[in-house]
Amino acid sequence: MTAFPKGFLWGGAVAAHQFEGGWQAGGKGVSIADVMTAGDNETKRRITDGVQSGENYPNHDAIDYYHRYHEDDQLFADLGLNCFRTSIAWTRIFPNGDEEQPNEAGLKFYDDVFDDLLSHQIEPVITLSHFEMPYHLVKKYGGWRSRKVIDFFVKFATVVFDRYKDKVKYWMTFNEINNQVGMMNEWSLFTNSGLLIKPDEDKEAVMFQAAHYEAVASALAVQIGHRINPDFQIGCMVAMGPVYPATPNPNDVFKAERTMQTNYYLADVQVKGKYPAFLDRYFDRHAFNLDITLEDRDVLLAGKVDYIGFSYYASHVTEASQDEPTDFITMGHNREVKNSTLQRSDWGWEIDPVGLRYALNWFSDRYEVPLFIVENGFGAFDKINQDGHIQDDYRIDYLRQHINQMRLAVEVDGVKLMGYTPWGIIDLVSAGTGQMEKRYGVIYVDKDDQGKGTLARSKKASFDWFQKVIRSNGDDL
Ligand code: BGP
Repeated sequence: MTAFPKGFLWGGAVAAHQFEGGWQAGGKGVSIADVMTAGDNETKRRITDGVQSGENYPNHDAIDYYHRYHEDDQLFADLGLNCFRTSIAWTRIFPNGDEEQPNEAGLKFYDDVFDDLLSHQIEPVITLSHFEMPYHLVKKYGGWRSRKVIDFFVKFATVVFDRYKDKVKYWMTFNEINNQVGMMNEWSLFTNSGLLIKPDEDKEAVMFQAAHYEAVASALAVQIGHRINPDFQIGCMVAMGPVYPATPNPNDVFKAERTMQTNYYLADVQVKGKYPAFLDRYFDRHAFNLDITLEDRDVLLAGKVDYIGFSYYASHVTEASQDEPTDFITMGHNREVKNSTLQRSDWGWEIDPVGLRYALNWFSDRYEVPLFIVENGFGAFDKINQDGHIQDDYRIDYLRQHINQMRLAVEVDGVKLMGYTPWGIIDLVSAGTGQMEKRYGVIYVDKDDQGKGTLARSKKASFDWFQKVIRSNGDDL
């Protein structure tokens, strides 16, 4: 007997901008991902003012799924996937974001892709916005700092819900909407909300405002989606990294709890339809001057999501200090501590399979809605053996241990889990570094950090292993 229910969704996850390429094909406009250069392990990606000649923009060509989807979908079918998570590049549908009419060539592209996936019995799982805002909306409206962008997003969502209502059932509104919360670095604010912060601005106020407009846009989209097709399952998507206290000192324990409340306040807004009490109080105590109307609060309550999609890669540890307020925890106040009990990836990400069970239980207790693990995986350098094969046992180990914890959460803890789509099932451009060599895939793509390679696809050892896992519905790990 297998722990996972019949119809459990076994898939793989990617995002349009990290794998499609074809950045100007079929009338596509420039997105925020298109104006970011590659960085390296230490340096975050550079945000340029538009596309500048001579720069290295890794998302422009990515791994060229745009021209190879037929071949790639066949590989996903061979792997045994019954679902596939990707995003719709907003700029294929509305190249500038504020046009009256959508771009038919862009709509047609996703018709073809979804038809191809469905012909293999692979259900598309679609994120509406995965770090892919049209760059024009940044230049003209300041990204999500403008209430006008709600209308543009809602129009985009309405057009694609309507067009694909018979092809796509599972949707998510914004990828890792909470990345911007508390991190307060340039990259996270730009990728999530298209925000470019001026030196004299209160970053926190700008972030709260932008995140609020996104939450309202998400709630409106949920309502419209359900009207278009009542069978739609529309989720939020948050980045989950449990935060543990460094010691049993109650101050550390409370600090960890407050950091969790901070990091997941947008899940409260999207799942419960309201801001948590501590944050409403925080807004009152600070003169942020936020534009949060009573009508907005009604919209949030009426547009609650059906499920929580989340990414899980690693956990974190925090400690309290005497002089800091136990208030909303922003970057600089998070005091991250190294977890001496865990191993780390080459990029310093803690490997914590039990943290996934913890996360599933935390979400399940707090929100009582179905959960969907829509990203999980091990970014690593892969070595090609002399015979051309990649024996990625480290990736198999990582996935095996995480799936095992996921099994315990379902079987022992009674968590309602819809599915599991490991991140970057096919090697793609890393969001954090813009490079290729941080690989997650069970399918290798011949392309290096310099953009060189044939783009040929090949199966790693993890491909055969994951195929076996899916065939046994998670029994044979
Ligand atoms: C998540 C994003 C993805 C993805 C993944 C891995 O934050 O939703 O887009 O890339 O993390 O991160 P990275 O590519 O930086 O290793």
